[in-house]
Amino acid sequence: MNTQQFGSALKDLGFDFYSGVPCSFLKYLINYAINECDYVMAANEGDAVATSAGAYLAGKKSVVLMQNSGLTNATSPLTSLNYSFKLPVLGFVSLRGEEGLNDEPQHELMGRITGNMLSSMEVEWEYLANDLNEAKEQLKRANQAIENNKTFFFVVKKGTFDEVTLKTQNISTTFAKELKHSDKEEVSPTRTEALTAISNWADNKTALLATTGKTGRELFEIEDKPNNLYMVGSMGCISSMALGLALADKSIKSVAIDGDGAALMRMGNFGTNGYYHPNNLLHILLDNSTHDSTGGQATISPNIDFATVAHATGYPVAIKVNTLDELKDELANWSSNPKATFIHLKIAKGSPKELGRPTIKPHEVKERLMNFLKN
Ligand SMILES: Cc1ncc(C[n+]2csc(CCOP(=O)(O)OP(=O)(O)O)c2C)c(N)n1
Repeated sequence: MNTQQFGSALKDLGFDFYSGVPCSFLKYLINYAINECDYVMAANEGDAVATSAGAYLAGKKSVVLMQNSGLTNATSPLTSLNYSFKLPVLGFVSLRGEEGLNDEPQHELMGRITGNMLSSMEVEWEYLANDLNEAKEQLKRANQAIENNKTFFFVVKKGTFDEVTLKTQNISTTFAKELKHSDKEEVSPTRTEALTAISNWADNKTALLATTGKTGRELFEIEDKPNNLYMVGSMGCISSMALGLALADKSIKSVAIDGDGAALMRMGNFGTNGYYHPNNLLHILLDNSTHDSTGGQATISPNIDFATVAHATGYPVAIKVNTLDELKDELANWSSNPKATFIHLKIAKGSPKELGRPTIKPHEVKERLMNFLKN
């Protein structure tokens, strides 16, 4: 079908924010998205889903594009972020390994189970038609699902889209990068102290997105506010989500509060965050060197200089702070001179003994945050 016209039909329905990882079956739709819309080059498909979900928080109808081999990577956010928070995205997944195609061996099994996988994840889906008029009818159904807060996927067979030439992509690199390591002694405050400082600092133009596990639970206990989001599941996705929000709404300060285990799980997103580096993105890593939420098992974080990694992956500002006062100073600095920034703070292991869980449901948190962002 005519890709340009299909893309325009998507745009007419309000879909103009894309993120994904390329597949040759989808290349012309991707070329269209890069040429004509906002397209975030994600490091992997799960990050693409999280970034699109973040953009949706700011009211953008968003699209993810992926090869079916990448559906596996996207499974964690599709099942625990989009599903739990009722955060819909429109997906296009290729059908590599379709029966009879004689495709590469690595696509054989995925080709057979792509539809079943989507159904198992309770994602509504259809094979995308070759005919534009038919496809436009399908888009209406997909749009209906999205408007009912349900993710919808199209499974795309080989040769569905006609050619769109990719315009030159200007890949810019970040210059004038700043890397700072505190020379003070490492104090390792508690997470409660660090989160209290962050929560007290956050004004009513700031969204605090807290990573899964005890970080979200503690933030909820410290102060439950409409500009907070407590991630459940989707481990490692918080900064990709914050990126989507920051790109989609420049008027909001989008703050990801990450954990070391989570950050390590999807570290490719450091590169994407660094590449796009919107001024309104702040990525704070509270590093207790453990998987605290699952019993305090060690992570490999003591071996990693996260600020240097963030610097090397393109964050304009990357800082290692060692005390609570330094954290507060850097938060204040960012408020007065916002640039995409990464802050690393070592914190103590452990949480308050009687730690509850958010009593508000994930989808209520989302609805509340979206209302907050609208006003
Ligand atoms: C994909 C995935 N694997 C494992 C888990 C189980 N899990 C939940 S929280 C957590 C630890 C996260 O560690 P970190 O980000 O350092 O935060 P902390 O628990 O220390 O606060 C793990 C392993 C999960 N939720 N998702």
